[in-house]
Amino acid sequence: MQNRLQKLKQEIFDKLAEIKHLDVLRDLEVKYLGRKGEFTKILRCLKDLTIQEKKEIGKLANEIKKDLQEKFEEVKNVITKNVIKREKLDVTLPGEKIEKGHLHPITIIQNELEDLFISMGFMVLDGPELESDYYNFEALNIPKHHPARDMQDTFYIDKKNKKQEYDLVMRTHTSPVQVRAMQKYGAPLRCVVPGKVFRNEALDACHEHTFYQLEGLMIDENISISNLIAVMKKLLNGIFKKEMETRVRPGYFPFVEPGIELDIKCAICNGKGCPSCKNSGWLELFPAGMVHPNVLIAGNIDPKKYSGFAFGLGLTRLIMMKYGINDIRLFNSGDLRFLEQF
Ligand code: FA5
Repeated sequence: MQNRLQKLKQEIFDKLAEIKHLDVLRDLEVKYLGRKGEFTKILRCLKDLTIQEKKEIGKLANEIKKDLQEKFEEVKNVITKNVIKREKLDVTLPGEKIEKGHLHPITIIQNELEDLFISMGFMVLDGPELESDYYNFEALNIPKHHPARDMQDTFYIDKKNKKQEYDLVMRTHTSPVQVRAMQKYGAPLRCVVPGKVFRNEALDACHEHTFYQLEGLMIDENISISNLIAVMKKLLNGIFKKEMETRVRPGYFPFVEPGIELDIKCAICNGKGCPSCKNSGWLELFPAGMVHPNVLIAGNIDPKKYSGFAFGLGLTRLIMMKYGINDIRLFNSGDLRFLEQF
């Protein structure tokens, strides 16, 4: 029995000398010192010995067990130290790439335009996307049943505004903020209003149900259409960083008098005609005009003293032209292959 114990001790010590991994060490500990381990099995046989033998061999067995436990502990500490040494931070290793998002192309251009207009003394304003029928249409000289409403069919909400006077609609344009701004700030006034607008549209390469506009409004004494054209040119040069071919034609909107439409030559097909410009070679970008006196009155501004111009830039379409994007539906598609190009 003494020999068996000594032999086993030596066997375990030999194995421990070769161990490099903690999990192998743990397996070895279970194999020899565990409840069903080989060393434990020998100890169980002690019960069959005489009292004298039990005394002597029991003492030896306890000493060997203590030695083994100490040896296991020692080997464990050495392996742990080595592991820590090996795992030391290597600052020369290449780092893991952290994926970063970036601004949507519409936000990029919107920010650029805001900076441009701020530099010309304009305020940047915001307005509700869920708008009352009053501000979206009536205050803009588009009474109920006016045929101009057909041009901007929207999504009607089955609720009325706070005072329960008007229906609520998803705003079809940023123009309602014209009257809101006049009522809040009075004249003189210079502001731009970038924002999301909604229309019940048949969708195609240049028509979305949800798109962005940028409204511009300038009211002061002696404002004329030449101020409007100067600002429009400044805006186009600021965005395209080059002279764009444009054309101006008369346009009708009940809230301006006179009204104009500024088109730019389609940058996708260079005027030849393509689905993005409905094969016309031109893209309607920029309706504008002199603010109608009825709208000034709705905004509590005296039309005899003040005049002003307003425009409603199709921001999403402008960005299509700037980047040569041939389908407006890509903007809301969430397709990363598209978005990662900006
Ligand atoms: C308006 O929304 C007027 N509020 C603009 C205005 C403001 C006129 C101030 C006069 C004074 P219009 O419906 O044409 O106008 O829309 C303005 C621009 O939005 C268009 O020229 C076009 O560039 C863009 N647009 C219109 N419908 C869509 C659509 N479904 N998808 C993408 N862009 C559109």
